[in-house]
Amino acid sequence: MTRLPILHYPDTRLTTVAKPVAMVDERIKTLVAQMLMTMYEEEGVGLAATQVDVHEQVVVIDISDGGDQPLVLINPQLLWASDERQQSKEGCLSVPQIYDSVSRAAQVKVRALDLNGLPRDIEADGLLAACIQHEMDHLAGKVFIEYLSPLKRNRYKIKAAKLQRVGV
Ligand code: GNR
Ligand code: NI
Repeated sequence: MTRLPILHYPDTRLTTVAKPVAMVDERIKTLVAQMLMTMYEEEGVGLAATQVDVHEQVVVIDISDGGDQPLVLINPQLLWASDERQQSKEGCLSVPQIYDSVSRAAQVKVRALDLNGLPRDIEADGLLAACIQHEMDHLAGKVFIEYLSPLKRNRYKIKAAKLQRVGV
C-alpha cells in the first residue's frame, strides 16, 4: 500500500480549492486507503486530499487512541456551527514543527458521504470538531496558520521557509 507524499506550506498547491467527488468509486476507495495509510504513518489525526495534491473533497480522520477508528468524509458540508468557541492547540502535517492555539466553533454538525457513497450526519465537539474544521479548511485551500496574528504568522512563514531550505 502506497504512502503518499505530503505538500508542505508555503507550496501554492495547498491553496487549491477542492472539487466535489462525483462518484465514490474504486478510484476514491484506493485514494482513501492510501490517505489513511499516510495519516497513520505520519501520526496525524486527520488528512485532507489537498495535502497529497489531490484536489477533490476527501478527508480522513482518526482521533482514537488506538488509531483504529477511521472516519471518512467525502464532500463534507457544514450544516451548523455553534456560536460558542473553543481554543485548541493545532499542528498540521503540511506545516511541520509549528503548533499553536486556534479558536474555532466548539460544536459542528456536518453532512458527508461515507465510503459506500451514503450520506451521514456527524455531530462533533472537542478535538473532533477542531479536526473537522481544520480538514474542511484544507479543502477550501486554507491552512491553520492563517488564523494566527500577523506577527506570529510572519514568524512562522520565516521558519517554514528555513525548514524548506534544509529539506524538512
Ligand atoms: O495531526 C493533526 N493534529 C491536529 C490537532 C488539532 C487540530 C487539527 C489537527 S489535524 C493534524 C493533521 C493535519 O494536518 N491534518 O490536515
Ligand atoms: Ni493540516
